[in-house]
Amino acid sequence: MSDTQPGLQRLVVVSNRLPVALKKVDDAWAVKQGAGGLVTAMAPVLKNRGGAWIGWAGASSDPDMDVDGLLSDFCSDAGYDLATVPLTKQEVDDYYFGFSNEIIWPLFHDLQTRCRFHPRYWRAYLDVNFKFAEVVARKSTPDDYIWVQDYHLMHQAFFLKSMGVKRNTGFFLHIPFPPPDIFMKLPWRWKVIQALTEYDLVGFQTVQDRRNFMGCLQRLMPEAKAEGRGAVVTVTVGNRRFRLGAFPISIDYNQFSGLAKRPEVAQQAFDVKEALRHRKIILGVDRLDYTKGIPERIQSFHTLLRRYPDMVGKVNFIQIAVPSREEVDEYKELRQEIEQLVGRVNGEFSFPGWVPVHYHYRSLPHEELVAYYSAADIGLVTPLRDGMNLVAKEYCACNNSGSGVLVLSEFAGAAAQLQKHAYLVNPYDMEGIAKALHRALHWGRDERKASMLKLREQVRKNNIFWWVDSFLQAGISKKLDDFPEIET
Ligand code: ADQ
Repeated sequence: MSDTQPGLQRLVVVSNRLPVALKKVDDAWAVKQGAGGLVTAMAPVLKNRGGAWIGWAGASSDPDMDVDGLLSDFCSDAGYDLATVPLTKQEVDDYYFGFSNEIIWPLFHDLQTRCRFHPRYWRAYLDVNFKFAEVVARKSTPDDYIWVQDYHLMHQAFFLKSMGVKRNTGFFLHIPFPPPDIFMKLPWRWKVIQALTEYDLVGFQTVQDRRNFMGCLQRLMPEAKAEGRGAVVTVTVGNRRFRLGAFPISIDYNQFSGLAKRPEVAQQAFDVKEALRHRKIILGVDRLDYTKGIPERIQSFHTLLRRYPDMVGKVNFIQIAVPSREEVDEYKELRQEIEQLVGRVNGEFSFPGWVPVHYHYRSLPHEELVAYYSAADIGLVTPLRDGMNLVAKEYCACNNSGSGVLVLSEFAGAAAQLQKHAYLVNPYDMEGIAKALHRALHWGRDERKASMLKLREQVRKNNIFWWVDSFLQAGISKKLDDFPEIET
């Protein structure tokens, strides 16, 4: 920890998963480094301030596993500590697959008919949150800043307080916060809202999410009042005062843009175009999840080919889906549905030398993903609902030529920042998406360049490092007077 800057408050990040994964390779456990944007942004901050990352290592407890030994080498290289919260298989089933993924995930994405409100899940969620809070209490000091990530761990501040442990705490929700009519369906709504009021700062992706939260809070606790304008406001409920803010998450722009410029990646992008005989490319990239609107997107492309015969043989749709929650039946069914839809479009339209839909069901190496982004004429990002959607931003960052068009769902959090220069669509309106695609494919070069330049500028300025700084500033500083406006 010799790189730690003296005088800076130490940071303790708490998330469901650690930024590393423990994997069994040939009967032996090994540590694998995570690669997401959050890790990229947090790692230098943790190294600079010193601190720890607390989370589940991604494997259920195994008596043979020397977790501490496995992680110690990683920690000395990374410059910050890792602390694991071991979970049993039953806990993973009920707290993670159950409460988090069968209740909060669908409900907060406005898909309440998919929720299974089992009381057992709720009890497991509370037990696991208590377990996490015990580790946080043990691994932190009163001078540390505790930054909790996402919907799995909404009760950290509540349990820390109930243990008499005083800490400055912040919470960031990566998914949307639903409006009152939807949130009220949660059987434990009051306890969840109350737990969130125990944080010193609660951050959302968009101002709309923050307003939804405030609406729910005032429905359940009518005395709650918000003061202030701009991205961060102060809320009073009884004798509690805390902050609410909108902090749109982003990506490491320079990393994506720089990678797309590398000769070997540019060559891969060229190879993709050449393999498709330089036809126009429409690209979708998602975790395979029912919130991402993949079946509707394939049907929209199908509509494009049916409605506009001039498009037949002229355009390809590439859908790249990274496997996700594969052991869950709903995700298996979704995969089958997508495969059937791809088969239907290709069956109806293919001819020798042209297959309209190319579907990849696998995680791609970073370089390959960037090559696809740079090759695509249209980035088609149509989630039914999304907290932010980083794919939209990654597509823009990789589009160094400025010739691409972003067609974006109005229900992605990213639309709040990118709406002026993206082509916004309703992901449920397949005719509308087909029309938007047809128009976007006919946009002039100058028009495309002007829009893409603005999109790239927005993502470049408000990048992942800006996101970390703005959250920490709102969480750690005493005054909000000089807090920068969030551009939306
Ligand atoms: P996710 O729902 O996972 O994140 P998203 O923001 O789009 O959604 O991030 C997906 C990530 O996976 C992207 O970084 C993308 O590059 C990567 N990815 C997708 N397909 C891939 C493939 N085939 N191979 C390799 N990588 C692939 C949640 C919320 C979002 C929010 C983020 C961050 O649901 O709304 O934007 O957290 O807060």
